[in-house]
Amino acid sequence: MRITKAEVVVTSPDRNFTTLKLTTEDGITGLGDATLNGRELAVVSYLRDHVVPMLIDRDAARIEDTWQLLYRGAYWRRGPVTMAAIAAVDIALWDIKAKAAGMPLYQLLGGASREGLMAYGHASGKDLPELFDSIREHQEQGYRSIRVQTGVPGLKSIYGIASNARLDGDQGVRYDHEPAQRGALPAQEDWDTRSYLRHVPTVFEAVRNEFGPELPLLHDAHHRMTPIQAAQLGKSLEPYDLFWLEDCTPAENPEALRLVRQHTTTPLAIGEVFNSLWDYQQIIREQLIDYVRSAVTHTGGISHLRKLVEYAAQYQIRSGFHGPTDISPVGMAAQMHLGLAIHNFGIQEYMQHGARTNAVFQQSFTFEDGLLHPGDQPGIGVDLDVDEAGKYPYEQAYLPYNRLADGTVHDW
Ligand code: KDG
Ligand code: MG
Repeated sequence: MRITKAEVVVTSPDRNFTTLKLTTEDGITGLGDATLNGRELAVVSYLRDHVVPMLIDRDAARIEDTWQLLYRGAYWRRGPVTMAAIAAVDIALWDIKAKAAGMPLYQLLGGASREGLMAYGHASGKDLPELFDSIREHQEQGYRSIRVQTGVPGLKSIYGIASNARLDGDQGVRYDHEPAQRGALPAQEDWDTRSYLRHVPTVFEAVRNEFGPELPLLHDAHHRMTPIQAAQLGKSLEPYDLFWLEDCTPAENPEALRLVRQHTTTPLAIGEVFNSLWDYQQIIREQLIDYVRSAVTHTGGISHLRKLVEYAAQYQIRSGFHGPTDISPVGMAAQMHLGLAIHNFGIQEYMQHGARTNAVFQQSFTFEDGLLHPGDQPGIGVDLDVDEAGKYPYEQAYLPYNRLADGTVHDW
């Protein structure tokens, strides 16, 4: 089963996506997601200039060997660009293998361990009435677990509350639809940790009073606190029984989580900007987290993410794969197959893609009664309509960044 063609497709229906499409000599195709929000073209070059020439004529069945060749053979290790490129190849090869076997991928990974994947959506509002409406809207759409983000008094714009909320066809108002804003330069947002720390517990108290104790609630702190501030927040949120507090400290300092852990029993999730098992080694071994936040797209694909979650399982740590709209439907479907098969699945983030994206990427996964299912088509169950993709050329887009009141750049 030789690979005869490897194409890198860039499309921008609602936002930019990078997809690798592999074709074998028998005409089987496989898709892989290589989207790296705000740095898409770096991965395109990595793939086109360095990886594609190595793929032509290789045996598509040798997934692990190809992974090791691309990883060890490059000599230079890890990093988001490298790991997204390897992920795309790996996902596409698993897609091909499952299609060749005539099975949905989760069957090759061991079969279903559950009926469906509990998903959480992103509720947000600049104030409480807007937030409550957004939570209700998510419940109406079927979500049974909800991430809660709000504006902070005094701050004009803040992560998770879209300044670009807009009506999207029949899908209502979409928040945080495209965190990477199109344009020549990144947008600036403002930040003040003390205001945030004062405000957030009042929001969760109001949400619990309104929606009761059962609804699983999540919150993303997006790497903006010092260890002691994160400890303070975790402690102040304990009465509201969070499902998790995400990315409470910057990703570069795993030891920070030791301090946070000493002070709070609020469950911790981290890892959307990690890109390998080795980034997690210490925090898993020391049991400093409860959920692994990696996406299949940014962590070397199914082969590597599977090793990571199996290692995490030894410590009762569960999956919470990253699933914002910058993971394409290909990446989402791939991680749904893995999530269905593993024993230590926790939760799946699921922000729904817009209508244009769904027309480019035809999907067979379903979302019913709060549960995702990857579907039973052979492979990962996503097709790319190349003609439709061609209607939406790449557009420059950057993630925003933060400055403090005195002008200092701060983690976003
Ligand atoms: O590209 C950055 C986004 O994926 C990120 O900001 C979304 O933090 C995020 C989340 O938890 O979905
Ligand atoms: Mg996050």
